[in-house]
Amino acid sequence: MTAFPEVDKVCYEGPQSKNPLAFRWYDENEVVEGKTMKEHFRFSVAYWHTFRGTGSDPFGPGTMVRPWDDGSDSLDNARNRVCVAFEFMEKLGAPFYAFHDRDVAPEGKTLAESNKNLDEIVKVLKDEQARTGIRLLWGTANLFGNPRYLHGASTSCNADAFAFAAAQVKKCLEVTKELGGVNYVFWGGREGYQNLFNTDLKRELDHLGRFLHLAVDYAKEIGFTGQFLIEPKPKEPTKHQYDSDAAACINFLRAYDLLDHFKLNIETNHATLAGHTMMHELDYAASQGALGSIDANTGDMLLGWDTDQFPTNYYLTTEVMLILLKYGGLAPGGVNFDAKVRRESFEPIDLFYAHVGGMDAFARGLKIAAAIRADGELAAFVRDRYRSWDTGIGAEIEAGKADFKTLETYMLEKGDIAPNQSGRQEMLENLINRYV
Ligand code: XUL
Ligand code: CO
Repeated sequence: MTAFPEVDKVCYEGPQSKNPLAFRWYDENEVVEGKTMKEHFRFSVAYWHTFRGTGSDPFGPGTMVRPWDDGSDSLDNARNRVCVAFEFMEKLGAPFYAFHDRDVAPEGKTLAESNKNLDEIVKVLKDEQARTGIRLLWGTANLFGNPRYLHGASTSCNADAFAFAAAQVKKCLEVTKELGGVNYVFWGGREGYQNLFNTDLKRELDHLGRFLHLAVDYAKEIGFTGQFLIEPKPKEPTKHQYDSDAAACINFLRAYDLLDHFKLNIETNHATLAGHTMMHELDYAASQGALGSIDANTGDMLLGWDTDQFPTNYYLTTEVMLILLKYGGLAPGGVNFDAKVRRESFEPIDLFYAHVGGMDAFARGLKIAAAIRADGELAAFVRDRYRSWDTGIGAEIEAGKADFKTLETYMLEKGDIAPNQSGRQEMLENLINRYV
């Protein structure tokens, strides 16, 4: 039985290809800056969107045609879905996938039953991983869907919600370890607030810090060595999410003494919801040694919500790859397509078109970024722009050899600063366009 009879294996055919089921740029074996494309990206398929997304929106029900899925919450349906997922990922050539506990296995009536369901499905996941060599990029627990989490999970006013969430993460850590997951993600689903009049913000933040420490402790106890990641997002579902952007997350991690244990999973549409570019969020996180992984997607600038579209814009992927190359890449993170096909793209084949386009856009972005770097003009400009820091007073300040008094003496003698030079923004934007 095949779920995708019209697709054999997506292959690299080169830039001239007009085959929408072939890669024009993503050649997994091509070496760029010393690594294969496969190693650069570590592409991952998001189980929730690709195998659980129905296409429903606030105005109407799901539209997706998924002939293999009987729509039920049965274990058999869940098992079958895993096989379809691995057929898809194998044909696509994605080396990784990511899931929430509740995507892969149905939630039971009790915690015990949910855990049992998960164990059943983990057996199938494990078999399929062994059969295909596809690996788990990260696991995560869904701490936002069930109504018990309506006030949040670890930041709920209800201590029992914290306890339930802890039990759920405990199990999900065990399962992620069992499947050889290389990371574990915390996205603060409902960890935030709608209204400060009813919220003890300080207490909630303390609880979030406590929760993450408990996770770190338990990982140590069971020998889970995957990288912990926090995924920033400023709003949706709550008005204010505590993990609002990279800077807020890093401040939180530092304040609660967690920075040694966590990095960030940066998502494009979350960056733009926060009023930042993806490039900013990546550069900021990496500058603090906290860039872990990427949730690749894109938002629609005309819509103010998290549309989770597949990335196709070379300019965006070029910006992303410039940062990744600058900081030496992502591993053990990867590029996870936290993206969904549009409600109108309801046929199974659309899942292939979407992922092929996203992988190709990243591969093209990598090649453009590598060409910009090889040429060296941009880097030389930036180096030159900061040359006043390489010698003289700049070097003394950086070396910690200057204080306010010596700086005053320096300026009194000199009279005024050396003339500023143009930032050349337009010229540099034109330079980037030479490569895109
Ligand atoms: C929500 C989101 C999540 C996380 C995993 O906006 O991005 O799917 O990636 O919980
Ligand atoms: Co995400």
